Amino acid sequence: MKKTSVVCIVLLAGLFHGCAPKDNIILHEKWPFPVGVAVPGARTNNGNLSVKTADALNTGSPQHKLLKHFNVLAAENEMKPYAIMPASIPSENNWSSSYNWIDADRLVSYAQKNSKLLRGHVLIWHDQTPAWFFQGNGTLGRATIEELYLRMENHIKTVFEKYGGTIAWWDVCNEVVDHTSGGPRQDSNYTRIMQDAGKLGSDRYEYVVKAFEWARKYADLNGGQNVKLFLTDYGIERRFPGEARSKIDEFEVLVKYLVDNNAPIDGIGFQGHFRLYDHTPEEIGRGIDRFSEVNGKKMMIQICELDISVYSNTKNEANNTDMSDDILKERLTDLAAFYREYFDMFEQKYREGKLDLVLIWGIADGHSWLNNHPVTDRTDHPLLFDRKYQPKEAYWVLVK
Ligand code: 9MR
Repeated sequence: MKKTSVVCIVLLAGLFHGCAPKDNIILHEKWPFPVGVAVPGARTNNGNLSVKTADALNTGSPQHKLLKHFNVLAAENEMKPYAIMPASIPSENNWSSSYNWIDADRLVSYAQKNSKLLRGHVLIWHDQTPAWFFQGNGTLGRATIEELYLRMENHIKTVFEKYGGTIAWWDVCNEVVDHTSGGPRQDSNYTRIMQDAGKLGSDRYEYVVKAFEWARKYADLNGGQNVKLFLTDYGIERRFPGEARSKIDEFEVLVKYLVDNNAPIDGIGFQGHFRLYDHTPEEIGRGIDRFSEVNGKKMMIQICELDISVYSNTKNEANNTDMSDDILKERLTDLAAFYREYFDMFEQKYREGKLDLVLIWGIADGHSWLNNHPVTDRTDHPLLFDRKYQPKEAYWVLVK
């Protein structure tokens, strides 16, 4: 039967009962790999920890009802360095007691009570990390490489002493590579401090090797021998049209360097922030093939932040803030078809042993980061549930 017919039957069945069809079919049960979701917490966004957002962990909240569809949870913001680190540098022996675990702990205990696995996001990232972490006695008031390494090790140790093996997968380093220059990420203090230290060759990625070594060491010391360690980024799945040297080329240099230097990396996370019509499942599938084995080492691929914007660069909509109802209607149907094609491809890669998890970056459209990116205050519709927390066509095609 055609996909559209199935969707129609489900919708008609709902109308016949005089109500919109309910999302009674559990999404993750329909797929052989775990399907996760990023949970918006009680506090979030851009360093302002006092901002309240829709709290999905609150029983009775409309988002909470949708968590049943996912068997893996990640904190959208609450495990990032800025969310757990103190406002100023802790004294040498005081790291763990100065951290704030309240929000991260809520997610962990919710997951444990509800038999969900956890994905940890993120240990080392240039963004959403307090300023003090990068400040010190080096060039222009930046930390020296020794200061930086001590802090990285302390942070990683602190997190694993706290969570040990409770969190199944960790994003150890995120967004190391630049999206335009074909080198290390230019707006990153990690890059600047490596440059200050004269590490300009392949050793520009030395800190990444160290981060993986510390993550493995402290995971193992704290009962987390089964914790899997990931390197994550966006735009590493395919070559951008017309580009001579792409982000993927530099990303490959990085991964080869990690493998050649025996970094204990288990896999690569493709963030998966896609746009309708701009990325095709075939291209992404080729990207998965490309990185599932690097220099003879097997890498597990995870799609760790999936969402699909309905604004398309191919259709010159990069700066648009809205679309007509007619176009939107058409887009939501196309979005559903895209989601299905992606999931079918993910299933194929899962069966080939190359992919073992897909996680969607948010529960319902109204709370997606894409409503403010790349344009502030635009209405996007990238997820499986709409602004009223109702299932979209994209949900129906994934559970049929
Ligand atoms: O979804 C997150 C949003 O709430 C934060 O404001 C933002 C801050 O940069 O981070 C978003 O999540 C990002 C993730 O941590 C890393 N990959 C890109 C995601 C979207 O920006």
